[in-house]
Amino acid sequence: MAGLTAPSDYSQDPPRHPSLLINAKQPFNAEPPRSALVASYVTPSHFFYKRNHAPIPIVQDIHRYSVFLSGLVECPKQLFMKDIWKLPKYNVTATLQCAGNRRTAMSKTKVVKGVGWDVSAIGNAIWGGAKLSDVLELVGIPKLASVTQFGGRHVEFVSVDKCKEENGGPYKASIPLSQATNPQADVLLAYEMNGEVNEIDLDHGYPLRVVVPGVIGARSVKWLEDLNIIAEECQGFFMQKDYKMFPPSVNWDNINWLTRRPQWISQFSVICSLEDVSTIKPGKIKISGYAVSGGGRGIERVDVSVDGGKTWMEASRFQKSGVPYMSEHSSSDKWAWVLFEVTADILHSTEIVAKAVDSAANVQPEKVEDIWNLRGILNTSWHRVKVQASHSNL
Ligand SMILES: Nc1nc2c(c(=O)[nH]1)N[C@H]1C(S)=C(S)[C@@H](COP(=O)(O)O)O[C@H]1N2
Ligand SMILES: [Mo]
Repeated sequence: MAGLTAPSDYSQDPPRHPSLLINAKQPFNAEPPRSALVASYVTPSHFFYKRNHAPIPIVQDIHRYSVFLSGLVECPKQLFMKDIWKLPKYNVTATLQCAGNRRTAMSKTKVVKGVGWDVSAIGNAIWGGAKLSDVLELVGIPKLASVTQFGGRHVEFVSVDKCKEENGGPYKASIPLSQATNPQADVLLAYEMNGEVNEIDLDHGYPLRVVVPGVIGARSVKWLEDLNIIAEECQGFFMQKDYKMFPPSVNWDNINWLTRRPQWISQFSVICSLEDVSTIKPGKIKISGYAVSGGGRGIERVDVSVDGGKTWMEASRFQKSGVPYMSEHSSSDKWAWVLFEVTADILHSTEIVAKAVDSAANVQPEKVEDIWNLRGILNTSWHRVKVQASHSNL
């Protein structure tokens, strides 16, 4: 068919970096240690979190691999890699984050369902590929179209992996056509990650994946097989029965999935230079981490407290070295996280807290209890770490 095969066991999964913290072995779900995450603005692919629902699909012959673009369009088309390589290539620096990032901490309030993650189900990469808006033009869908002449309003991305949540069917998701045809939305069919020529790691979607900047990672379908132009949004499990946020009162007995929209992303700031409980030598302590918002919004401010939230100081923010970070400025990568850093004198055991403000003036909620939800997604609450000051040699 399109040249992608989906193994039914894990024996062909690729080797992975030994420092990754494994949350589930099969399917493979892992995140890097906190310190590795903030060691660089661009996350090396071996440290980029891996979020899978099935064994990794394999391509036998890259030249025979193709994506089928069909549905509510006049002339469906089979696209080979050479057709996609021919289109203008864009490099987009974009952060992907799983909606389940920081789920483990949410589970401590009251148990939630889903793979546990610490704070590193996130990474920032330079994705190289064709814009989806250019690809759609190949079948006659113009830029900025929000509906096709046959009533298509959504673009569905379908893979081949055999997910148990889909009863053995493939992973799939969709975005509105208006987003897909908007060149400014930077939606990519990516065949490169971090500048390796025509290469994307097997774990991250080789040979072709979708990258939808500014929204939860779940929409960025890996190992793309089909692009369907459809009238209603994708009805797959991962769109309709997962990755939606409910209020704290909803439980597994009274849940009605239809009452909520598929979830977007909202802002996070996380301290990565310290674990949840760390022992420190009293004195100057560097506190660093990442802050990210959704929808391309910038980070206006990151506030850090070293007294549990009574008083705050502003951290410095940066993306590229030597370029001062300015939210919503043309010199900033709008889809990418912002790293922050501040040095504080810490003499006693205390709690360190971080919270960010984005360019739409959104502030993170203080308490995880207030945003608890049964699927354990979008734990955007203030990030807190406890430090124990110890004068003895560490
Ligand atoms: N085909 C396919 N695409 C997928 C997934 C998957 O399991 N299969 N997982 C999704 C989820 S939930 C996330 S958060 C991101 C993770 O991308 P990464 O593993 O490259 O970090 O991919 C998304 N795309
Ligand atoms: Mo995810």
